[in-house]
Amino acid sequence: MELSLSQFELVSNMFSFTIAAMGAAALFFFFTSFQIHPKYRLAVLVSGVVVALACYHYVRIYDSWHDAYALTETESGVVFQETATPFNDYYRYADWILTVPLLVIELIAVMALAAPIARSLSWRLGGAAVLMIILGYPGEISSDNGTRWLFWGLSMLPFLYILFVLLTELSTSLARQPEDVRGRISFARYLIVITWSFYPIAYLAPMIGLSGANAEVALQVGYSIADVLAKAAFGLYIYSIAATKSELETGEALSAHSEYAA
Ligand SMILES: *C/C=C(C)/C=C/C=C(C)/C=C/C1=C(C)CCCC1(C)C
Repeated sequence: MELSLSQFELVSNMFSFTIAAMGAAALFFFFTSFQIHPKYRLAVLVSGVVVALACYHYVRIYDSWHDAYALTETESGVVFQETATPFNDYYRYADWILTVPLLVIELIAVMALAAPIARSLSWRLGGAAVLMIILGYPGEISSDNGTRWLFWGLSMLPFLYILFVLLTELSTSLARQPEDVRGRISFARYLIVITWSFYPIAYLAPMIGLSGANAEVALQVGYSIADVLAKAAFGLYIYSIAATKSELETGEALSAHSEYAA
């Protein structure tokens, strides 16, 4: 495969931007977590861990991209040609297997549900997330479309289970959330549904006949945007819920104190 200068640079710049966005988000979540009420702090700390892991993996992805193509002079001009080192998809899957279960744990942690419910949801949703990524990998590294379809189908089962739990079971718990944040927590679920849906659709690209340089560039740029939205933007959203809940706790503590004084 051959990439034009601008195709190669577009992907390279996108990876670079993602490293910066994830790194900045990690600093923000770690430092601001100290201002969050201890009850909700875990949610913000986990957001920090997710973007820190992604920042590291994007550094490796950036390097792998630069190792996989080399500037070459041809008769038609200067292009980027594939080297003997293939671009490494493993970094993405290594990242997902760690960060995807943590993302569902962020949402559960910020809801601060009763311990048995939180534990059950974390195990089931986190477990399904790990299973989804493991089942996707054999298809990802296969160039046989039959194998890709098989593992796409298998991986879709835990994916649909996650969406089902988020949209049905979690609604019951939603009713018990403070009114000020109920709408935002509900929207956080849709944010997961919307941003996560990008991945199984992008996976289909080679199976529906998309190939070559344009498909590769679209896929890498698409994954980067989806990752920034699903990790950094989602984390900010979780942070805003945690911050509002912290204010509510402080407000309650203050009014309890003034009643006592009176
Ligand atoms: C930060 C990274 C995130 C949120 C990644 C999410 C990835 C998925 C939801 C991937 C799902 C897949 C399927 C449902 C089927 C095909 C294989 C996968 C792994 C791409």
